[in-house]
Amino acid sequence: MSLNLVTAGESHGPALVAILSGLPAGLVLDRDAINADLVRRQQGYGRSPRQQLEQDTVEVLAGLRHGRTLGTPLALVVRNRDHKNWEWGMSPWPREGEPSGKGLKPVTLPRPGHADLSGALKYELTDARDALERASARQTAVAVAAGGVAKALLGYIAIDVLGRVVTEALEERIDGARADRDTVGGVVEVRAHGVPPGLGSYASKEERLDARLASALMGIQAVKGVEVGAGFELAERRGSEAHDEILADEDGNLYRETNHAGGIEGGISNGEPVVVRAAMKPLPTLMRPLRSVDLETGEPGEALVERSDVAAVEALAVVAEAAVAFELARAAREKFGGDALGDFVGAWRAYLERIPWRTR
Ligand code: EPS
Repeated sequence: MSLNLVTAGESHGPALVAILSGLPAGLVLDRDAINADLVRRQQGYGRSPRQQLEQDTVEVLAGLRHGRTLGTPLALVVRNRDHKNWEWGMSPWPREGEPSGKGLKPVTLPRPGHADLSGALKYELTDARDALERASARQTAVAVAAGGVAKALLGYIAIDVLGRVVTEALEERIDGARADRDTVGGVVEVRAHGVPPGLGSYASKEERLDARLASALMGIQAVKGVEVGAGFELAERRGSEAHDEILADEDGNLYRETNHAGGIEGGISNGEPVVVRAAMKPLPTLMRPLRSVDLETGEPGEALVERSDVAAVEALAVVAEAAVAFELARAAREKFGGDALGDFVGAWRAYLERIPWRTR
């Protein structure tokens, strides 16, 4: 049994949608807890005025009855309030009676660093808005809602996941960039406590927990680097300083005093906290635009300027937390299975009783 997530939705379209399959029946979902994560994602220093328009809340269209999952696909929706300002330009169907030429001007001056050019070339677009709308990080709103569901499931097996910014002097950097009409990125860290040994596998590269977490983090908009545990720093150390010695307590349970591996060895969780970091590039929409080329005329020009964030690093901490929670929940579903929540939790408990490891 594995957990799957599909999302859809454009930044200024009517809504963002997610379908999660592979959840056990009987999981209690707390709407307020999920909405609290949506609020956390919207906050943070340096966000765009868009965040004052949006008041993200989750709606459930299927898979939940009286607050408990049915074991069937769970359908989540987060509406875009800003859509009402883009209704004509983002309408899914041509609207009868609208005068031609009304609506949004095509985007033909791609922003370096955004998906405008690569998307336009790939999909042979004449209006880069057809690329940027889906590529936008707005999509992360519904991913955070899905992560909230994953966190609820992980809560039943005592796993706690938390993301935070580790970049120093972020507010000062944002103030400086705003004054210069520029943007900044930063680094976030996600730590998961209570992860039991045995999630993920070295059997194939697709099953490795570290590879899956790296893919999930790299799949977030604007992430350009990922590390697990001491990550890149390990390349500078000797083996004797890089690896985490194995110790046993008085009951014979195994533990480590260090965690350079970030809780993963051989692509499998080892029972120590899972620690991952993601580096976010500076956002590509610049109020003092970089050079670009007009895709329609071939003439040099300046890249598109439109409302955007100066930074979204604090949002990334919440989005990365959701991504890690989802991957851990997926790996836990594979390991412990079960149609009903009780089967899943029972399998986890029985496994922990068999192995020489206790959560500390
Ligand atoms: C984004 C551009 C901005 C951000 C958006 C991501 O959108 P807008 O142009 O509508 O202000 O605000 O992020 C969100 C809307 C959000 O909720 O996180 C982009 O190009 O990725």
